[in-house]
Amino acid sequence: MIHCCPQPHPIRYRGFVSGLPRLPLDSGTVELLPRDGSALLVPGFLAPDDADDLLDRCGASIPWESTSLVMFGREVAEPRLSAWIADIGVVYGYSGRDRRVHPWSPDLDRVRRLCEARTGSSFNGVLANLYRDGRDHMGWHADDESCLGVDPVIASVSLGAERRFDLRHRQTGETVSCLLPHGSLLVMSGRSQIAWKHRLPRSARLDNARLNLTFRLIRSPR
Ligand SMILES: O=C(O)CCC(=O)C(=O)O
Repeated sequence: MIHCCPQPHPIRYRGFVSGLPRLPLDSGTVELLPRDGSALLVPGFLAPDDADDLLDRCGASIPWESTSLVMFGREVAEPRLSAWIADIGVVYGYSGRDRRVHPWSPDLDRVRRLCEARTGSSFNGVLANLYRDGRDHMGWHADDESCLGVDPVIASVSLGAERRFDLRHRQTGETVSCLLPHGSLLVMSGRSQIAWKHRLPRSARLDNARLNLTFRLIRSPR
C-alpha cells in the first residue's frame, strides 16, 4: 500500500554536529571500506549553494510517499518518506512491492548526469528518501536485489542534516561509520553489497530533515 503524503515538508538545512569527526568539504575522495568492495565518500561533490537550492527544490517538488514494509509477517510503515523516479518502464521494488514510477525533474536529471560523469556508470532511476527528523531512519540492509545485477554501483547524494552512516561486514562484524555531509556523494561499488550491510541509524535530538538521492541502474526493466 502506498499513501501519498498530504503536506509538502518544509526543509531547512543547519549543520549537525555529532561525535564523529567531520571531513573538510575539500578533502577529496575518501575510501571508507578496508576490504571487500568500495564505499567512496566525496564530501564536497556539490557546491554549497547548489546543494542548498537542490534541498529546497527537491524537498518541495518530489512526490513523497509513505510506504509500508512487511517485517516478520507484519506490515509496518517505513520510517522515512520516499519516491521512485526513473526512466519510462523501469520498475523497482523491495519488500515484495513495486514502487510507483515518477518522471525525472530537470533537477534530478542534472544530478543524475553529474553522478554519471563522476562514476563513469549509467543510472536509470533514483530512490529519493526524506528523513523528516532524527527519528526517521533505515535499518541494516544491502542493495542486493537481483534487478540491480552483480556488484552494482550505487551513487548516493546527501542533502540537508548530516547523519551518521554505518557499514557492517557480514562475516567479521567490523563496522565503519562516517558522517554524510550536505552536498556529499557516496559511491558504493564492487563487493560492497555482498560483503557489507549498511544503515542510517536514528539520531537523537535532531529536528532537521535530510534528503538522500540514491541513483541506481535497474538491469532488468519490465
Ligand atoms: O539514506 C541513506 O543514505 C541510505 C539509503 C539507503 O541505504 C537505501 O535507500 O537503500
